[in-house]
Amino acid sequence: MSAPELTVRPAARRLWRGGRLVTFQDREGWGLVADGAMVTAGETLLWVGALADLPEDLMADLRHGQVEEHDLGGALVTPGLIDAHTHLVYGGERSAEFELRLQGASYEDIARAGGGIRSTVAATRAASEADLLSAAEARARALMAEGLTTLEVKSGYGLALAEEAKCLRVARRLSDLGLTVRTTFLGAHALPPEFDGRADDYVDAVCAWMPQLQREGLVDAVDAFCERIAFSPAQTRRIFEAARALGLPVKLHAEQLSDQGGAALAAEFQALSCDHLEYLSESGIQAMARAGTVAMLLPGAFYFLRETRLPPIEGLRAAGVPIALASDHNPGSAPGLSLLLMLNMACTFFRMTPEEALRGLTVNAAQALGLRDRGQLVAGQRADFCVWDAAHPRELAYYFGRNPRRTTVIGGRERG
Ligand code: DI6
Ligand code: FE
Repeated sequence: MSAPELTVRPAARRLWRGGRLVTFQDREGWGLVADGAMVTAGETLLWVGALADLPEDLMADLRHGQVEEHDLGGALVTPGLIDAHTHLVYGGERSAEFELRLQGASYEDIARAGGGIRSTVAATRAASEADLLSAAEARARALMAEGLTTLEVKSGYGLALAEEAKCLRVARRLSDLGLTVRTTFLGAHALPPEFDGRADDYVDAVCAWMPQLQREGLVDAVDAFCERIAFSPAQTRRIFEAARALGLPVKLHAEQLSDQGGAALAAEFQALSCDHLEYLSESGIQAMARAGTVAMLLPGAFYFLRETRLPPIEGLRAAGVPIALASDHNPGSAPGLSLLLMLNMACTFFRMTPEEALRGLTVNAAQALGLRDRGQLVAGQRADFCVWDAAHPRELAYYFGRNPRRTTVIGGRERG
């Protein structure tokens, strides 16, 4: 008897021609390719460049009909958008709190009075896994409508082992939509009511839950909220030590409402990113630069909390700290679901350039998740890209309330 025949089927190849590509292939500049073409093989970009430079072997395969062709019709193509900081899984909403803030109450006043994150914790605990999933799916779809291809989701509204696990499972299920999902355990988001007055005991509990959540495959990274109304630097350090013992990367909600020295602490643990950063100090910037930590700016929260203190953009630029952007979608400080609006806000509020802003949702956002296989249009990366009705990429940051997306391709497949 002969051995069973091994059929190694090569991944289907596709040529995407007639695009104007924003590759971000170099450290600076858009990396524009005017009459651009991309060849994908399965989920991967096999070749990217000007159509005129397409290698002869690929041309030959094309002539022999071995490569499927797609005409992009002169549209703009960017790497797929990456939302690397969201709190997408939660129950309820907080519009009543929005009204209170409009009447003069501050975000911190409301949190201290037992509202804020705690009210969402109550609504999240009361919600079934199925209800949380359908609400989170609707939010993820809204982000996908504007070109989302990779999504980070934090827990932090369960604040008990079973409840955090429930939320992280829901987050994982969002990958059924075709996205890549990264989950972050944010047990140290707020003190749950059953631990009132016992913050250190709660931190012990969070550290103790971590190994089990990791074993269940629910944790890609660990985050904490280091703030006057949340956890101290000393408590944050204990969370980070527990994460490090498990080999989990960390990130931090740092310097959002006050300077706690959180960024320097996170940098000590080689944090992937420090997020918010309105109150970041020069020494915090230097510590982040040394550690290679990404500065994750969140213009939606800045806007919605009517923050007036700007993150130190000039200092971050001068120190060469990569800047990323994200929606920070959450029911308290950033209920928006538009990444394109984040581009516009980063430019208008933070005076970032449109190029810096789009890098912030692509190449630098990938770095903030520790993902090296996406964020640029270069050979070897994942075939995650967006096709837009725009003549120049700066238009993506210029318009707001207008969605020029034509199609999204995730892992080489068109996804709406
Ligand atoms: N900072 C924020 O802006 C969000 N979480 C955090 O640590 C707000 C979360 C909420 O208010 O529900
Ligand atoms: Fe956040």
